[in-house]
Amino acid sequence: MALRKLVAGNWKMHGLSADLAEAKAIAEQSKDYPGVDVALCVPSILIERAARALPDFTIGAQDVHHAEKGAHTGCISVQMLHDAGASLTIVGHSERREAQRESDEEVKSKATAALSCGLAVILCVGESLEVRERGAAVETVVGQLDGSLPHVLSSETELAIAYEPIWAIGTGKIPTVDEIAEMHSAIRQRLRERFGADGDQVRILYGGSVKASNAVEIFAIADVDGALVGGASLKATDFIPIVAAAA
Ligand code: G2H
Repeated sequence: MALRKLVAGNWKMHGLSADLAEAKAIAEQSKDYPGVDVALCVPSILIERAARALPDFTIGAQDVHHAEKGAHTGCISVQMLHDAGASLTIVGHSERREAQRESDEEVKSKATAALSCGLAVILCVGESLEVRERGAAVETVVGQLDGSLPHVLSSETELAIAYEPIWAIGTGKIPTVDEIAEMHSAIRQRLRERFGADGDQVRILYGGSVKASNAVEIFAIADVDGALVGGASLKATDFIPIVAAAA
């Protein structure tokens, strides 16, 4: 049975107070699509204001530290995110895996900490262009999953996977329908192997240059249960047509 779709925006390092007007517009216009789950992962400094302004809308973070508290200058814990009003977090985005050299093990710790404290998780995986070109994309992504999936699913909250080929992020290039289908099917298979029938309930999102003009085609692919959207999530006029395509 098809899962309800999740369309999550990832604002990355974009957004000042004034941009909360766009978040409000997105939250308001999303109500026209009650069959789709919609969320915005905003910069951490905006989470509290966004959550206060939009109490019925899902506000997420873009990263979290695995520890409950301690000497981790500049880091933010799961409890802090909860306290600020976030109900989900992205972990393992390729921009962090690359720039902050986050390992699979670290991503697993973050996902485990978040899920165990009731914060939903979007766990990102994806291959580089070099890996894709040498034909190792599926084994690389499945290997990332093996290294970064938590040991158990939470009964309290949700884990979703975002497949984001690095070469498609912010470039306007996307994989072919067959390439997306092959990867999502491989991810689904691994989720079943790891979690049994519960693996069928884990949503698999596609991310990387999703926009209104390609969303219908992407959402029609088997095992694509939504999208993680970067650039096209900053403005309601770009984002809402993607939500509509998922409806
Ligand atoms: C991939 C995606 C959002 P964009 O990073 O996570 O960004 O849609 O801009 O390619």
